Amino acid sequence: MSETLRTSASFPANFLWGAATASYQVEGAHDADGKGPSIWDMMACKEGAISGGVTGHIACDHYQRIKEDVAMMKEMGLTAYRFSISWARVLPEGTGRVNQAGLDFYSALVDELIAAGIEPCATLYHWDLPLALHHRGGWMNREIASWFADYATIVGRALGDRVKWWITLNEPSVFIVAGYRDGNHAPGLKLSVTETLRCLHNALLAHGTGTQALRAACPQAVRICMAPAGYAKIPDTETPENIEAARRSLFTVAGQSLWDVALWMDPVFLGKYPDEAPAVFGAKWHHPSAEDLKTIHQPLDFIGFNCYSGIRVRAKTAAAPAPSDGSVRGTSLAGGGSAISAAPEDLPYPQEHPTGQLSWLMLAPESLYWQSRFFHERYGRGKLPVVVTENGFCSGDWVALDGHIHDGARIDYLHRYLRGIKRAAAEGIPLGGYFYWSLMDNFEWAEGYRPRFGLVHVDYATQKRTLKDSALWYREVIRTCGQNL
Ligand code: IFM
Repeated sequence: MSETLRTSASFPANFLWGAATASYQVEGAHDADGKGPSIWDMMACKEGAISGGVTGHIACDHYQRIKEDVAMMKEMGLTAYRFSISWARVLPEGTGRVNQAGLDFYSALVDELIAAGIEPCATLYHWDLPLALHHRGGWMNREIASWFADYATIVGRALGDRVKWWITLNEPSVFIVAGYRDGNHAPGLKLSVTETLRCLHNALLAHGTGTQALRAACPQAVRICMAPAGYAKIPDTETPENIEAARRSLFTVAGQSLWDVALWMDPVFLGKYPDEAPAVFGAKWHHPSAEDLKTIHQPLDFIGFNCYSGIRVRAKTAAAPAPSDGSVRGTSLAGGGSAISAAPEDLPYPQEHPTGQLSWLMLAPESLYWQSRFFHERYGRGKLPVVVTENGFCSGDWVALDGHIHDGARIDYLHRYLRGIKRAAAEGIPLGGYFYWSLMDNFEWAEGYRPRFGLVHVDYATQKRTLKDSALWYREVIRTCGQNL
């Protein structure tokens, strides 16, 4: 693996060094204090849906342990914590009646974080839709845009005096495609592409209305974005042709898989779906109105993205003749368009290429650099800071005889990936923060508890938390603001 890293520049002094979790994955207390059921409560009870037949009923019992868990974050030196709010804890039926106990829980968490000097970053939706809303059509129903706005207003009013960093939706492509088309995530539906496109559009509309509602409800200036998911596209070697090929591979809607990031990010950041989408989807395309696109296209304050891995790309065809002014196009940070002919070819990894416990997590350290750079070029308007809202590694960690967790592979993964962000900083890309996924081992959706992503080991039988070696290593990165990378 070639590493041409320039590590001279520093991370900004106010860079958020964080870790992330999500409500259903850590909280437990699935029916405590007036919480309503969510689609994941339903999915977890469905036979065969979750590996090992486990549920998130207890998970990490975070709901009962916020003092202990925030103290642990402080011990780790974190300067930020990204958590999600369970919509059904706040609004048990999804709309209407507010469950004050639910809001109080998040308010207490925020107070605890602030007292510990840790910046709270709240996600409004990390996949646990109130079941009552599913019965009203969930993401298939366009009305969800106004249900979500009402929910955002309630949460913004309750927490917006203290929470400055907000994320509307976590990985909309995953909860829509895996939940509504592939059926392996909640609510477990297998809809057509036409119907799934409708869900996609409704999710983006909700991002827009939710953003408007949050801004109106929070009594201070807040920073809002969403957290899209996707593989990075990495030029196989850093020639102008390969760089342009990787850029095109990243931003082109190549088929009807619905995973292409531009389908999810272009409307949000550029106010339009990718130009090729109507041709790619043909009669299945939904032809959004200009008014909808305006709602989706809200001013945002940073570019958030979740990225764990990347795919190498090379240019299939030869370069076009050099421009007559002698410049090299297709490689500039400000650019995006290019005269270089670079039909992309995604390259497969050899079978033996290193992965995490989950096979989709191929080691690809340059991912964070290229994702930051390409998103900055296309969406950043030269100024929006990039925030890595999730990145992490899962391994089969265990407590060694000496009582420690020696997760060397995670340290190496983290070290390599963070050097990629450091390179982005060195090249002048504005950076806002990094959130490791996850603070602690937790319920990994359909995969159950087997994959361990945490910096902190959780013994699910006793709920004992133990800082892994990686947590101690990350603490040193934070302490030196990345100087030791
Ligand atoms: O656990 C998930 C998280 O909920 C969303 N992003 C990816 C993580 C690892 O699969």
